Amino acid sequence: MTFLTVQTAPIEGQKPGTSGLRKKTQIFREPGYLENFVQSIFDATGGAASRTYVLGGDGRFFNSEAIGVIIRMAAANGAARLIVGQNGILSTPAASNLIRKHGTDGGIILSASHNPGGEAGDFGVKFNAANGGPAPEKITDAIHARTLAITTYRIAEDAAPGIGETGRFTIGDMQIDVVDPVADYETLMRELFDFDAIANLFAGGFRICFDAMHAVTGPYATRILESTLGAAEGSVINAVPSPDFGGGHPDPNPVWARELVAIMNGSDAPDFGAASDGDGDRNMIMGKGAFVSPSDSLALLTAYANLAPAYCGRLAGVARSMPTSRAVDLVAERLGIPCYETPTGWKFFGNLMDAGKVTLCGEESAGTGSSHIREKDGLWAVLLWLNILARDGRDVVQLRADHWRSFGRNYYSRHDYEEIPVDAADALMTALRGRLANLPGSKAAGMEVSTADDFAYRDPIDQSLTGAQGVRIAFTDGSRLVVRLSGTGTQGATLRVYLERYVGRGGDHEQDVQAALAPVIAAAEALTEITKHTGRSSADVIT
Ligand code: G16
Repeated sequence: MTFLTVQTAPIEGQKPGTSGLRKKTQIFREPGYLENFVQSIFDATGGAASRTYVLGGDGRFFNSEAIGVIIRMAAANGAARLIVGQNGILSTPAASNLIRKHGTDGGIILSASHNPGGEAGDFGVKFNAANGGPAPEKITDAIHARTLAITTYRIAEDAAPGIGETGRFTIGDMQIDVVDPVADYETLMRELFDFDAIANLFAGGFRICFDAMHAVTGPYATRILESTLGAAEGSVINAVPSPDFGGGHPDPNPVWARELVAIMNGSDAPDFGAASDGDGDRNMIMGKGAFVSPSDSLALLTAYANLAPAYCGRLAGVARSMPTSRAVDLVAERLGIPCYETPTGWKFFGNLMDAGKVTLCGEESAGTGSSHIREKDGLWAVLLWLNILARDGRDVVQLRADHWRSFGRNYYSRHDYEEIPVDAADALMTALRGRLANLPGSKAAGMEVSTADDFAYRDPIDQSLTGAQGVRIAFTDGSRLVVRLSGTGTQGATLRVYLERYVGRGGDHEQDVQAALAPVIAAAEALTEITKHTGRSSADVIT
């Protein structure tokens, strides 16, 4: 076995964003690009010598080649052992579970999540720490700093061994365990949920449609929902992962999961609909003819989690990202448990979960999860919903209506303006930030501003401070507007405008969402001047 030390030079732009480094696939395929970043991960975390890592990805185009390169680099850097998903496949939650279960030093996950894949699509590399969660900012900052100083990377000259079969292999002195991607994950799900109750539900004729969107969750959902729990064959659609996700956009929301939406709005709709994203950490929930917003889903799961064995009497607290609606806050208040507000990015939940302060957490961007791992988990959310429905007896629509009746409804929507010039997006944010101090007491499109700030987060565990996490503007009627730039896009800037309006108990909870939010939408345009800055008169994606 020959190990090479290859001369290289820093490559600009290798700064991890909200969730790892995401770029166009063709950029990742440029000579040295992947190698520089992976070597920087090893160097910035104390070197790979004698270490054990989990390695896998969502199967998108370039997944196999990248896995081969990383295996050769880990061997050349002296790693002791890799745990690799068969054929290089691991969903993000399954990878997080393996890191924790085997006590590894971390893991490298290849995915650009919900971003499209393929030769012209996106690719991504994420480093997860030993707790199974996305590396915190101090580590991603160190990795970035290393990419700017790197001069060499190390790699084995020989090709990596095949990983199409499970089993144990060696390359040099490094051991490689190729594992079934689903088995350990299924074991964990069995420990959390009442599988008998869910199986009885299906045995009684309950029908589900799970749209895997041609992405990594297909094999997981097929095995667990159909083979183990007895959902009818064919309940999982688009179940075979493809390198370009069937040419689609594996983002589980009403815009991109159109096939599921059509099925759930059809005359013969199943009882329950769900979808998951490219790497299996996001989820979308539907009842017959009804979309459950991610923010509402988090609130409902919190309210009924006691019906699942793992969570009964065990909710220490909950957390949501700042732009997520405040529906869960109301549930936490009634349950008498704390509710934490964190910046966007799953990495910010890790410290709270490690410290035992938070059991459930979620985000408006279709992520929900718990302290069973340190990533959000799409199929977990589906199974918790099924567990609740099986034990409660009501259907999704009834459960949600009763919830709104009891807590009031937080009408919520996100408007995304994609691929806008970075300069225009920065100018908009700078202008908005410049006005914040003068906004309280003023009116925008008839709405009076009560408070306005740029969200900064002091981590309650390690006291680290993260600033400039998005502008929050609250109105005197309880509505709220949040404006921030996405940290996961790969082309230009994506402006996200989050709109929320609370209608309390006894109010009309069955309005059209955009109509209910119309006053906040008008105030958003008045305050941000999106059209003036970007030339856009409407959002590209409304969810
Ligand atoms: C990632 C992060 C999430 C975040 C989402 C959107 O999700 O893990 O915490 O909410 O991106 O981030 P942004 O608004 O900055 O684009 P995923 O599923 O893409 O890994």
